[in-house]
Amino acid sequence: MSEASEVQKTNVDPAIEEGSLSVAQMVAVAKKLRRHIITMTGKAGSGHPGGSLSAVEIVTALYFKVLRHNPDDPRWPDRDRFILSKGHAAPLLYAVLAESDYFPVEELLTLRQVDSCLQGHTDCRLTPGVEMSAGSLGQGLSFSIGVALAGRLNAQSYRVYVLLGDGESDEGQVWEAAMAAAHYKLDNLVAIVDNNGQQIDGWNRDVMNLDPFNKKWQAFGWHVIEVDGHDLNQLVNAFEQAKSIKAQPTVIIAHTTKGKGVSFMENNLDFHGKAPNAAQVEMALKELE
Ligand SMILES: Cc1ncc(C[n+]2csc(CCOP(=O)(O)OP(=O)(O)O)c2C)c(N)n1
Ligand SMILES: [Mg+2]
Repeated sequence: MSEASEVQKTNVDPAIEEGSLSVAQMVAVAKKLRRHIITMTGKAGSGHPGGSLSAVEIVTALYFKVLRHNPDDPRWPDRDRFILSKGHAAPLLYAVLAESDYFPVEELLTLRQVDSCLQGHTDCRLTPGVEMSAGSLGQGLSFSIGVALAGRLNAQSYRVYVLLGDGESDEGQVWEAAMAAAHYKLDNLVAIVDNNGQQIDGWNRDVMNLDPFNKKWQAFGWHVIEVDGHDLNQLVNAFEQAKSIKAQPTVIIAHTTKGKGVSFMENNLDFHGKAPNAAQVEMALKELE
C-alpha cells in the first residue's frame, strides 16, 4: 500500500483530518501520476496523454484531500462520486485509482490490452472505482445531475464531482445540463472544467470560441470559481468554498496546460491522442524524476 493511500483511507471519516496529505506530499503524488500516464500510454502505444497530464492536480486534490471514499468498498453508498466526463483521459483516472489502492499499480501496464480491466475509454463494468462509462463527450454532467438528484431524494450526504474538458463544452448537452443543475439548485454538485485551451485538433479559440466562459456559467445560474489548475492550494480551497455554497451548483474553471509536466508535450497538439514512443518515454520520465 502506498503512503498516500494509507492516509486517504482515513478520509472515510471526514472528522479525521490529521491523516490528510500535506501539499508537499500531494505534489509528490502528482508526479507519480504523471509518470504512470507516460509509462502506461507508452507501453500501450496509444492513448491520450495530453488531457490526462493537464488534470493531474485536479484529481490529486480530489482523491487525496477532498473525496470521502473507500477503495476497499468502491460501491460504498455514501461515497462522494467522482465522474470523469472526458473519458479519453482514462489514463489519468486509472493512475489515481491505482495510487489510491483500488487495484494494483502493476495493472496500469495492461492499458488497452484485450481482456484488461483498463480499456482506452472508461468502462464502469470493468474497473473498480469508475462511476460512469465514458468516451462520447458531453454526457457526464447530465449523468452527474441524476446522481446528485438521487442523493437528495434519498437524503444522502454525498457530493458529486464531475470533470469536463473545455473542448467538450462545445457540446449542446453540457448547456442543457448546466441549465437543469441550476434549476434544481444542486448544491451537492461541483463541475470542474479542465480549461487547457485545446481540443483534438486545435485551440478552442479557433475551433469554437467559448469566451466569455465564466460569464456563460454565471448566466446559467452557477457559482463560478477560477483557479490555477496546477496549484493544489487553490484547488483545495476552491473545493472547500464550494461546500459552503447553497442552492446553486458550483463550477471550478481550472486553468491548465495540456501536456503539463513534460516540456515537449506541453501545448503540443500531437499528444492529444498519441502516445510517446520509447525514446520520448525515456525523456519524459527523466524530466519527471
Ligand atoms: C461526442 C464526441 N465527439 C467527438 C469526440 C472525439 N474527441 C475525443 S477527445 C476530443 C477533444 C476534447 O477536447 P477537450 O474536452 O478539451 O479535452 P482535453 O483537451 O482535456 O483532452 C474530441 C473531439 C468524442 N470523443 N465524443
Ligand atoms: Mg481541452
